[in-house]
Amino acid sequence: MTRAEELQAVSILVPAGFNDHAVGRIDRTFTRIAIARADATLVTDEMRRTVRGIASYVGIDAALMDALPNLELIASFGVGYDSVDAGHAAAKNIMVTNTPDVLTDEVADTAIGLLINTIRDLPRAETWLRDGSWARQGNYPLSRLTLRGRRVGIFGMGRIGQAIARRLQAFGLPVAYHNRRPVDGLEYEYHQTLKGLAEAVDTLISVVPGTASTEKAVNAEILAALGANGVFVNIGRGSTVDEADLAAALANGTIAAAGLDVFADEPNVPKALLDAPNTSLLPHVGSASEHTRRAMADLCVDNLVSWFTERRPLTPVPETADVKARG
Ligand code: A2R
Repeated sequence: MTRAEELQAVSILVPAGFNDHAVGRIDRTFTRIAIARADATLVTDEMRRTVRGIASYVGIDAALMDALPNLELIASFGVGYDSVDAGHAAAKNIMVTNTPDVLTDEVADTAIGLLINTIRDLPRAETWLRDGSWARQGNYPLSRLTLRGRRVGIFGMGRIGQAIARRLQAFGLPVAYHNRRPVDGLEYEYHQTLKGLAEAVDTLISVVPGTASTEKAVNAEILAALGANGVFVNIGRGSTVDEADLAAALANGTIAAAGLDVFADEPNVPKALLDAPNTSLLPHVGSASEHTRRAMADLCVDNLVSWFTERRPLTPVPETADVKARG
């Protein structure tokens, strides 16, 4: 068999609604098996026998892994892989890969756009123009908030956090951050606790992964520390915020405004956040350009190709770094 024929014989399970470019490449390289949802109860005997890889946007749980005894690799689409049970995968010697780096600049750009939308109220100003209010009633009211003079704290100074920080430096704004450890060689002010960071800044951008240790980390106490001129932006994961605490802080003036691209239970957005006059909300579009999604699709499929030809992943997640190829 040629290498191309060998790859063609490998079955890849693809839960519905996957990226078109990735689907095209998988179809040209492997045998794709479509499944309506990533759900163990939908696994057929044929899937059980043949599936060696999964390519997915959506979460993959332990039950689905257990239902596929020949599964070697889960190629997850996106940098955040909180919906894939990577600990279980590692225990079962299943490799998990994600798509870091190729989306970093796009997400950082979106974060800056969301920050400015939130502070300068630009989406509502555009509505004012489009609905005829400008012509009928005159100029849009001056924005209550400004980016000028702000101090920005980044919760999660990783790849995307650093790309956001570089952009903010160009805006002339001081940047500080909180991670579990300081980043070597980085000169921004480091805070050992999230609360310490929130106390030191008036603008907090969250870009940490969704994990047990970040769950609802941004809560009433952190928002109170940010203060009445405070602006909170979340471009990481909705699970890192206590949304009830955030809605209350926005309603009672504990903070001034929030810009959110991610939510705890997407696509459901709490009514209190939708109705709040001081929120700017986006439907999880951080990396969602054709350009960047294509690059993510390529990295996702390149991981499959590398694994099934060279027996090594390109971008393994840390939990499965020690997983070895079978055979
Ligand atoms: O804590 P560290 O030193 O491992 O730093 C990481 C930080 N981080 C945390 N900081 C404070 N408390 C935690 N419990 C905690 N857990 C993680 O978040 C690191 O600096 C940063 C994550 O950076 P990267 O792994 O480079 O991820 P990247 O590409 O910047 O994406 C961040 C997240 C994704 O996981 C998606 O959820 C979202 O942005 O798109």
